Amino acid sequence: MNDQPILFIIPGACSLGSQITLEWLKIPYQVGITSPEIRQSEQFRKVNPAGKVGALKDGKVVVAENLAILLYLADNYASHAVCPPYGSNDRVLIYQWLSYLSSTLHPAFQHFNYPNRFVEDDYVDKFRELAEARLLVILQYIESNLSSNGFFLPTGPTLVDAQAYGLLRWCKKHNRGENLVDLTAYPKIRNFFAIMEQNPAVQNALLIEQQQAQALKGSLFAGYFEFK
Ligand SMILES: N[C@@H](CCC(=O)N[C@@H](CS)C(=O)NCC(=O)O)C(=O)O
Repeated sequence: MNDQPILFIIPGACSLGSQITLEWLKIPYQVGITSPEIRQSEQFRKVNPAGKVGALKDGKVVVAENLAILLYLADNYASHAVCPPYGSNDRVLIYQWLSYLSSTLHPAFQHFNYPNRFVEDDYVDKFRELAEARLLVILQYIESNLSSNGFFLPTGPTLVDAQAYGLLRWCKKHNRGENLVDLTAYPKIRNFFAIMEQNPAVQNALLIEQQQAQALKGSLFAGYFEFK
């Protein structure tokens, strides 16, 4: 492995937020696309013993958990444009929202999308119904708290928006192509999608996920990491 940060991902997964952030930071980085076999390998378990993405290797530093990766990037690379400075009130909002996304929104999607991981077959339909109701409450909370500029923070786009986009996109199309959420009642979330999808960093991150790196514009993406 060389010295460029390597972000390990699954296309369609929660790792997209860190990838958008790397794009915003304008630093060269590689992406390692992981399969189930790779995530179980000894090589990958040294990066994340839990066998999950996101996971980051940056020189000798390895970081797992999306929240930790985002804060690591903020501490080590971020211009204040994507993360307000330590000690500011807005930095506190970053902590709050990242925590909310990791501890509340992400698990709510897991319950909704994968009910059979949590309950036996007989209970799946009821569990899923309850999970959907809970997810809608969470979406309403986000809808009510998006700033008037369309982003999470009143100062403009930050790594919270990057992570939120990577998760909220599961409302539109889950990577298994099912379990869509009707967003008619959430105009601010729909607007959030629109402004994020116009952003070149988001477009680049999505292209890299889909292995269409030849179409990138203004990215310092340094190539796909090859597992050996
Ligand atoms: N708490 C972890 C959750 C990570 C997680 O659940 N990642 C999923 C993708 S969204 C994953 O790696 N799934 C693949 C697997 O379980 O094999 C975090 O926030 O980073």
